[in-house]
Amino acid sequence: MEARPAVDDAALGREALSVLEANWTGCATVPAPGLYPHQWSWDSAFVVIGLARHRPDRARAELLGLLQGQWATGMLPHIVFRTPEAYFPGPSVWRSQDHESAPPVLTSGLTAPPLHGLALWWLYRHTGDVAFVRRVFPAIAAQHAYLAAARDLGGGGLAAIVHPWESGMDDSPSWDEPLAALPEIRYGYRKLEPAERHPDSDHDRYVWLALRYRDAGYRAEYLRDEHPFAIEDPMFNGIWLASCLAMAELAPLTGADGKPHAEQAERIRHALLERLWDGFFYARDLRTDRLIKVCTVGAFGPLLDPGLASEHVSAAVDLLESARFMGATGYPVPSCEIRAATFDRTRYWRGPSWVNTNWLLRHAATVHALEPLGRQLANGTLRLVRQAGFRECFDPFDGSGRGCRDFSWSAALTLDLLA
Ligand code: 2M8
Repeated sequence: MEARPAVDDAALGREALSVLEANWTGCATVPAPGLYPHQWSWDSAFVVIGLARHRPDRARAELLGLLQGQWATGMLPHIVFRTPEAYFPGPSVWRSQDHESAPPVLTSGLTAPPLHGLALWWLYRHTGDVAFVRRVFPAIAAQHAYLAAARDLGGGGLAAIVHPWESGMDDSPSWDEPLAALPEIRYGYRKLEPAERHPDSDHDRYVWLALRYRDAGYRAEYLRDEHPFAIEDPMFNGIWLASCLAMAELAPLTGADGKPHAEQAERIRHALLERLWDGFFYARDLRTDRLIKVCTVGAFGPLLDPGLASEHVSAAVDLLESARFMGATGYPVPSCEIRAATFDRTRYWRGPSWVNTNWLLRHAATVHALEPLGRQLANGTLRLVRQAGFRECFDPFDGSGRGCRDFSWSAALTLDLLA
């Protein structure tokens, strides 16, 4: 395990700010130099949260930059292409410029976890900037309207993801089964990335799914009737619920009615229990209409809801603290339960710990007034970055760093955890 000289809080905060400075392109913060040279949607939301106290000007610019990529349908794309640097799949794969709803800036055609309502609320909480809320609120309301209108593919009140990339947890074991049900594809695409990432065969399927959706004109009807990958994910929907509640609180500042946002949150709350709960929360495969019985960190997304009933909170927290998750690892929170056959402490979303999911669970602990759990999550996460730096992810047992270095959300959320 790599050793770093001991750093105090002030020095760690300065390091975090300088990583974010270096990753700023003038209109967006890239997730990491080299590997991720564009603007990613939920990464930007985490950057907004982390910069809210320290650089509200930059937090505002970050969110506005991302919203330049919003489609006329309200869809907020998972990538806004910001630099001429290569990334696969880049603009030539998505061909957003050929779509009538796409903005002038080039984007992907998929979306990402809708954390932006919560990020706006966070920024408001730390700045009191009502004018900025008024400016951005309609765009986020449109994002939510898009999810409700175009992504409730199961008809039960949840938004479905139509690609593993939309979950933000690309190679999570939750997607193994639905991906295995797709035809075998051999494009032979290779990403320039560490070997610890996706199995190659799945990556070909990722590209195949994206091309099918693109060739169907990114149409909602195609997603509903034909697209072979459609999943209701508890983390994506837990985040959406939290953003709906944030919008309900912000609405009166803009002269809008908060009620529709609160009602949307209520619909998601009911649907999560109705459709994804079976002792714990699981993802539902809409193409088989079955729960995918793999427990990943995604299972804890619904904990972001302050209205989650106490029996469900207790069951989720017991699982989180058990030897299946952080009860057995030295650090919070493995991305997959460690007893699963698919658990792999070295591979990306199949085992390693991530600062963003740790932060989300820490926020959930705060929401439910679970102070000791919140402290454990915050301190464990700070221990990871103190020891290994702002890495993309970490081995949950020994805390060593994995993936790329100088990773923006690891730096940004460290700033928030230090506050
Ligand atoms: C990872 O996803 C991208 C595709 O969007 C990739 O694998 O190249 C994920 O960790 C995702 O959550 C994150 O937003 C993105 C950029 O950090 O990287």
